[in-house]
Amino acid sequence: MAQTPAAAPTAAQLDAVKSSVRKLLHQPDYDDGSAGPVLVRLAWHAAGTYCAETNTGGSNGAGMRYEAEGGDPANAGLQHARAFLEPVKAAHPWITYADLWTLAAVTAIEEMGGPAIHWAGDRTDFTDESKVPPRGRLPDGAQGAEHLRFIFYRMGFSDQEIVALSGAHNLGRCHGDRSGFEGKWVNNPTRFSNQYFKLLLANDWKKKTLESGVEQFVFVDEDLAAEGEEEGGEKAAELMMLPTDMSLLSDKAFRPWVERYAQDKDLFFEHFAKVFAKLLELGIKRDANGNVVNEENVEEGYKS
Ligand code: CCH
Repeated sequence: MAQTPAAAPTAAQLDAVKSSVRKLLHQPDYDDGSAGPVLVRLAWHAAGTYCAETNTGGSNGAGMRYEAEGGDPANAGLQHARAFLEPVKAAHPWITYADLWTLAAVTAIEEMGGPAIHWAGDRTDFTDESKVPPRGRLPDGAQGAEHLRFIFYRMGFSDQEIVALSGAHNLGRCHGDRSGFEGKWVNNPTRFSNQYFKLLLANDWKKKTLESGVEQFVFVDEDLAAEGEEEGGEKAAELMMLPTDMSLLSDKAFRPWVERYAQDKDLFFEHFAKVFAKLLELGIKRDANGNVVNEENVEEGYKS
């Protein structure tokens, strides 16, 4: 049964949501003190299921609320991101989850010092599991360049865009109980920058096999290790890279972009803003006024 669509939100309503998101970012007891990184990963995993050929998946629908998608091992840990946003949804019930998750990510990136990213709303929420994309569409960090191309070409991204998107690993960390990998890519993982690319190039990354058998690459910052020992800990000095991150260095077409982004933060910010906006729009058809025209879900959206 079609419901009467609600009116399109005003700029003031959207600003109010963004303001609520900004307020929840500071989470002293969570990870590195910020909800920002996991919110960025939530939006990326919501959108990164897109398949251009079948025009399925993507950030429309917020399918991760359902077990079929939310319970995918690739999405382990993202329940924390969704839980952080529940009070925002409760305070602004007019916004769809699909819009909230994507808006939260661009708000968090900007608040963490990253670029302003174009965002458009009007996404709708699925009302059952039937349109949830199949599992297995998200990348596997244990693999290499060929796998990255297989995954990201499916969404319609180029080699340059793959490298720019990978720069999101300036943020956050890996959790052994979520992905099996452990640690953070940069020393300040709640500040958006091009540090990830600089570290990739500058350091001598060594393969390390974790107790679980998972292989990743690590670098021990000796200066930080010395400081850490004084403070009774040494873990803080160890930074990590996934095998997929390392493939950006070894692949002939990816590497020149790693070098350019390491040298030119403004270029990285410009390209990241563009490609992240593209990611969030995958599978979303809009009319000339910017309203979504994905007819199958329109009954749950708002209409202007
Ligand atoms: Fe990522 N990412 N990501 N990633 N990712 C992980 C964490 C984050 C891969 C694997 C992993 C992107 C691309 C890739 C973030 C944003 C993006 C983790 C650790 C793995 C594994 C998860 C855990 O244990 O909690 C692979 C493979 C790819 C292939 O390209 C892209 C694209 C983006 C966004 C544009 C962010 C942010 C995190 C940190 C999450 C957190 O909880 O701190």
